[in-house]
Amino acid sequence: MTRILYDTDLIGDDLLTIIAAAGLKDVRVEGITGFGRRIPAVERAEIAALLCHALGLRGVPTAGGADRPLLNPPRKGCEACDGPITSFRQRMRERAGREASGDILPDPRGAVPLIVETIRNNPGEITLLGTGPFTNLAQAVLQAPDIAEKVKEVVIMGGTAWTPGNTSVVSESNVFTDPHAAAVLFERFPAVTMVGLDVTLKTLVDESVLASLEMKDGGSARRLVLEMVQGIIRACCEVQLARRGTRAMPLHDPLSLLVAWDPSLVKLLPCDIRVELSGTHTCGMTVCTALSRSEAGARSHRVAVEVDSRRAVDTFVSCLKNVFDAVD
Ligand SMILES: [Ca+2]
Repeated sequence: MTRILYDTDLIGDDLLTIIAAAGLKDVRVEGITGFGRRIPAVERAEIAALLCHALGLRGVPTAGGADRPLLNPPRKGCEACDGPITSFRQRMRERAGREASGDILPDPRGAVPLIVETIRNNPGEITLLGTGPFTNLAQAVLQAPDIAEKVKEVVIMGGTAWTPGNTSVVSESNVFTDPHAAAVLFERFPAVTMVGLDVTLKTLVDESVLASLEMKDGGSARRLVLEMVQGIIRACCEVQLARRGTRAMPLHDPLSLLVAWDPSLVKLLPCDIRVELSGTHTCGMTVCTALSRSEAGARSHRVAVEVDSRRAVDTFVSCLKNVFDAVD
């Protein structure tokens, strides 16, 4: 069983990651903590709670965390997916009002206490999955340094080793948004698995996947989830067409979940990872230095350098099918 505590900015493919987790065998989501931009973190956490409710994931605490980076000014980031997400929230709120269920509100503790308590209460058991700026995770490990050794492992979508950046020439978006938090993450946690642009940009889905995601019965909460999935994938494909000339969506965040579940999907290279914090043109660069066999210990960072993208995409699609084929 892979027990995942998920820290996320809850934008487009983050929500697809939660849905994929619901369709993965032997994965349990222990909590979801949010980073906010445009929509505040606590509201993003409410969206996660509504999504868990719609998916039948009961008892998953969700909590809002930071709304801005540790030191840098906030960045807006891509907002193409906010339309389908806010529409889902509105329609789920209407349903939730009718159902009057108690577990669709964010956890009042907030993100950092939820992260710290979950790890301390389950030493050696929790996989931390991070797919947003790493502000909440950095604050958690700065406030409670013992969690660095109590966590089972840390897997992130973020950074890039030998592929150009997607936000600056050398920097990936999550690291670029809060480079100081990313630096804390790599300094304080002894073994981070970095699933970055080197592999996520090779793992693509296009809109043809939507044809295989249909539901027989109508009117259910899960149908609202399906409509959000369709909206997110279409919006992301549009953005990629404009940005990269290819109408296909990289599975940035879902791939990190799949690697946490099955590391054999990627080839992992032991590396020393530092985050550039002062370069005029290189701030937010993840500087990865491959370690030799003698230098690499069991507790060293690892960078995903190759991916079985066909198997990753097939696994992702079959997760979604599992969710939407399930009887509601
Ligand atoms: Ca994300």
